[in-house]
This record gives sequence, C-alpha cells and structure tokens, in this order.
Amino acid sequence: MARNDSLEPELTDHPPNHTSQMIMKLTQSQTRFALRCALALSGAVMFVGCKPQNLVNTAQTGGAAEKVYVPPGKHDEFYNIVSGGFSGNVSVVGLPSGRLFRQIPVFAQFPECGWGYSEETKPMLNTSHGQLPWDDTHHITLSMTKGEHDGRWAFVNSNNTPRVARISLKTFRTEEIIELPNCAGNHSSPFITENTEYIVAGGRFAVPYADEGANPDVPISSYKENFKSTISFIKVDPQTGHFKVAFQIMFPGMDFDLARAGKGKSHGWFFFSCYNSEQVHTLLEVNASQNDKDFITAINWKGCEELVKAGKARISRVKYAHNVWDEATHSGTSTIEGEVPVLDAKQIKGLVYLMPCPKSPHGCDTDPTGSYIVGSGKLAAIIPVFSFDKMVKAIADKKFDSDYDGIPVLKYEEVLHGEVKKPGLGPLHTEFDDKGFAYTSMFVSSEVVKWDPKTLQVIDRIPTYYSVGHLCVAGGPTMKPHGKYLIAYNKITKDRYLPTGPELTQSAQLIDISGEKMKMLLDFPTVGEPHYAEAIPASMIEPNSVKFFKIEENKHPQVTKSEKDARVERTGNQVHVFMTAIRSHFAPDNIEGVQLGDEVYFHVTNLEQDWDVPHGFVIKGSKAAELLIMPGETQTLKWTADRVGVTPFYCTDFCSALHQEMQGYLRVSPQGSTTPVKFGVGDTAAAH
Ligand code: K7E
Ligand code: CUA
Repeated sequence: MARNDSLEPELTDHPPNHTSQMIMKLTQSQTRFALRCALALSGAVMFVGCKPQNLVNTAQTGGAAEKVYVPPGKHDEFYNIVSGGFSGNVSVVGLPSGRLFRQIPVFAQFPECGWGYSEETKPMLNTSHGQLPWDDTHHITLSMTKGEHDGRWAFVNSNNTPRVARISLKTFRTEEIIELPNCAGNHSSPFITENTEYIVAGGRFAVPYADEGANPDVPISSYKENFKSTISFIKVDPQTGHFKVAFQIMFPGMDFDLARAGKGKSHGWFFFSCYNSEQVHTLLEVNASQNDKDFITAINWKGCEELVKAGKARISRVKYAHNVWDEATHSGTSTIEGEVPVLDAKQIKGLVYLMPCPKSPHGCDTDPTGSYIVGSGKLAAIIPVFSFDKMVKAIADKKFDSDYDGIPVLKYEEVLHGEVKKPGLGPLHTEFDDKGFAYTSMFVSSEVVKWDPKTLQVIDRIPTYYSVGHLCVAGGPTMKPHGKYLIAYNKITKDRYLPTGPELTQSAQLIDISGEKMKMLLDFPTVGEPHYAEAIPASMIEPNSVKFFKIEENKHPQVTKSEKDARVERTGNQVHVFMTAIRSHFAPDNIEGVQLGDEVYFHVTNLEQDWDVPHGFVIKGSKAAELLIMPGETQTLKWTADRVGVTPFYCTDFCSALHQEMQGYLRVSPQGSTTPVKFGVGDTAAAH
C-alpha cells in the first residue's frame, strides 16, 4: 500500500508481529524523527511536546496536539464509558482529551464513595454466593432506541460470578445488578437489541446444570453428556430499565464468545461466536484448536420469545440474586429469585443455526445496516464476513452441511459474503464508522486495519502500541455510528509511559478516523484492563446529569430532614445516630452514652441543596470505608465501639473554608455504665 505522508514512519506490508521487532522499528522512526525535529526547529516550526515518549505519535500525525487539546474550562466532545476490566468497575473518560472523570463502582467495593461498605450499598453486591467484594468486567453496552444511542443507561457484565449491571447515565451510579443462573463465566455479555428489548448474555463455560432435580456432581470427563452452555435473555423494562431474566436457551457444551444483535433487516436475530466445538475439557489451548472451523450461532430470538409466551419453556428452579437501587430511598435491596424459563436449543427447530467460522472465533460484529456479520477467528489468516440475506436463503433452501449435536450447520460457502484477505494477524474485534467502513483489531500484528465491508478490500492500517484488544468507534455498534474517533484498547504498554515498577498503566490510543487515512492522536492511561468501551456525544448525556437529590423527595427510612430532628436512639445494643451534615458541621457533633460493644449506625443526611457539595463521614477505627454523601442523600456507616474512651469523627470531603472544623466526638463508656445517652451541637447537648 502506498504511504505518502512524509511524517509517517515506514511501514512494511507485513507489520511487525512481536514486540521486539516493533521496538526496533520505533527506534528507527524515533531516530528519523529526531533528525526532523532538529530540522523543524531550525525552520522555526516546533512540535508541541517534543519529548521522547511522544516521538512516535507526533511523528505520525503532526498537529495531533491541537486535535486532542481541550482548553481549561472547556468540555470534551464525547463521553467514553470504559470497562474497568479486572478492577470490576467502569470508568468515565472524556474524548478527545483522554481525561478520566470518574470511576463508577459496579462489581467491586470502592472505598472512595463507600460502595459495598455503606449499609445502603451492601445489598448491591449480594449474590447466591453471598456478598462478593470483587468481579471482573469486560463489556459495556449503551441503551438504544431504534438502533441508535438514547443516552439512558450503560450495561456491563461481571465475568466471574455471572451478573449484568445497569448504570444510570443521569446519576452515573449502578442502579441494578442481576445474577444469571444456570451459567458460568459471563464473558459473552452484555449485548443489546435494537430497542433495548433485551440484554443478552452467553456463558463461556459449559457446566452441569445445578437447578432443582439435577445432579451436578458428575465427572469432568463426562463433559459431552452432562455439560451445557446457556444464553440468557434479560428483559429491560422500557420505562424503569428494570431487569427480568425472561428466558434462557440451553445448548450442548461449547464456549460462547462475543455476540451482536441483528439490526434493521436482521433485527430479531442474534449472532454469537463460539469456540471449543471440540467439546474438550482440558488443555483447551491445544485441544480446542483442532477443528478447522468453529461456529457463529444464529438465534431467532423473536421466535424464541413466542415459544416462551406459549409456555413451551421448561421452568428451571434455581436461586439467583436480583439487586435494585432505589434513588428515592438511596438504598439497595437484594431479592433472591427462584425460577427461570429454559428452552432447549436442540428442540426449538427452525430457530437456531450454526454458521462455520474459521479457527476459534472471538469477535462477532454486525454492521450498521444489519447485512453483514463479521467473525474474527483469532487464529485465522482471513476475516470471514457472512451475509444475512444469504443465511436466510440458505436456511430456506436447506443448505445444511451436517448437524452439530442436533443443531443444523449451514454450508460455509452458502452463507459467506466473502473473506478479507491478508488483513493482518490475530483478528479480534470489528467496529464500524459513519461512512460504511469497518475497523478490525489485530492482536498479534498490533494494528488496526480499515476495510470495506462491501468490497472486502483493505484500505488502511495503523500500528498500535501494543497488542490491541477491543476497538471503540463512537456509536460503532449502533445503526448510526457517530464516527470521528476510534479508540484502541491495548493489552500491553511496555515503554509507552514512565514506568511504575512491574505493573505498568493500561493504555488506550485515540485515532482520528475522519479522513481516509487513520491518524494517531493520543495515548492515555486507563483503569484496570479495559476490554470494551462505548463512546457517546456529550450532548446526549450532559443536559440530563443530576446535580443533587431533592431533600423533600428523600424517602430513606432513617432520613433526618432538618437539624432540629437530629438525635440518638438506643435499641438494645444498637445505637442509631440520626445525623445531618451541612457546611460546616455535623449535628449532633457531641455524643455520649454509647457503651463498649455497641453497634453504632450513623445515618448521615447531607442537607445541602447545591451541586458538587458532598460531605464525607468517618470515625476512628472504622472497619468500613468512609461515607461520601451526595447533597440530599442519606447514607449509613456501621461502627462497633471496641474500646472505652472518646473517639473523633470528621468530614473527609473538603466542603468549605471551615471543612477542617467539620468534626466531632463520641464518648464510649464501659458496658453497663450509667452515662446517659446525650447528644447535641453547640450548647444544646442535653440528656435524653
Ligand atoms: Cu476480546 Cu473479554 Cu471482549 Cu478482552 S474480550 S479484548
Ligand atoms: Cu463537610 Cu468537609
């Protein structure tokens, strides 16, 4: 391919396929750039940030700094909602600046705001295994209406203990988490249908069902007979967003990987890649790479929905947690659900088909028109692109190859639109832009490849540093991509940043895709290992962002709506402190009458009715993180009096000039002491 931009480093047709080669290349281009830099300096042109770690970027793009520069006080153009990978949470980044705004706690306890530590948030981390402090998240999906972003919710999976969460894009808080029964390894998740009818999630691990009446205590070697894989369809209430596991489909043992819903003409279908069609249970690295082709599973979910409505599903009795956050009470509740309808893929004739896909596919992406389904076999040398129209015809004409454990397998040539030849090495994931182009990440050859889904011709390629996983084009998975930027989420950082010991920052790279050729703009660090992310125009989110909670609407059972109602109540060995916080004091701020061993519950209401004035609360010896209470909200910290004496507490958020004065004392007396319960603020402290 012709390379005409004199500022670009030379690229061979075969990009480097391991890091040492890449580093060699970097060094060459750095050297060349250093020469140019010297020339440029003498010619009165100067690059911004002419520092060693920026050499490559600047060398490739020129003018990149201007494109990502958001002047102080100005806002970014896009929100980037990024999976936090093994951090278990989600981060919010601005584009094009790459600035990190917030981490939204979801599946992991998060001390910064007390998530999973306060009494109100603990139930959100409940599961059928009890309260879990951590999980691993991979994929983000944003809510859609008519196939386009609607800016309401973000959804994210927990991989280890199968759950899906819904995050409000008004409060940037997790509002709901549902556990998925009959499932293990919720990696293939969450994927969304055109109108957010369903969030769909597939299991990575086949396991023996452990629902009522089943015996899951079977030899691992009985995988083929006893292990099953499951895909779950979670219904999303169109008004509230509330979840219900509407039904599941049980498959023979295989490992589901990524998926996408059909769009437009293919609306009503779902496409899942899967590997381990060999059905092995050990050393998958070797044993699950034997078959030349695994599958893309095509599911007619509208048909399945009808069958479930008609009562054709088996009711599986199994326990799973369903946790809902209520912003009226500022509290979460956890309910254990008891059943779920299950369809058997082998029995739902005419609704499930398999399309052969080369070599252990990972990514599975549908283009904005819903015409093409792109499989990405991580060990394949081509990218197969399937045609929805051809699939429909092949089904009608019964062009079957064979069947796989009772599920019909369509003939590869009959469903194939074509193959992208020599795209690079290790194709993983494909995104689409607003001009009809596709972009595929190449993990092994560390590059992004731009190609045309119609002609299957490669149009451009750009190296990434290093080993790129997912890509994100703003709006890429929708029917109307926003385009403009592509972000590459890389697995390996190596020499790109100042080192921080053995653990280096995770990294993303922002690429300008507005022109014919891709241009590298920026490296920016990310939290955890980002897998997938979505980006959405700020204009769709910013106007709806909640500024504070109205105190008169606070329905928390322990709310204290005015300072005069602040009080301390004892019930047995429990002491409840109904406390208010306002700049710059707590009420009460002097408490006596607590005894050794008492469980003290601080129910702290932030009385502020103003944007950006949270108060914190913490007390010495607290075994939970501190609270961070938003204006108008009530949160509760549980603390046990473990020694006699006077214990201080204070506000942890710098809320005013007198923030440092926002403090108080709690006196703990021996058990059985006659010290009366006494509380107050200023001189109002009075016996109670
Ligand atoms: Cu490819 Cu978990 Cu989507 Cu990572 S997965 S990259
Ligand atoms: Cu309230 Cu500092």
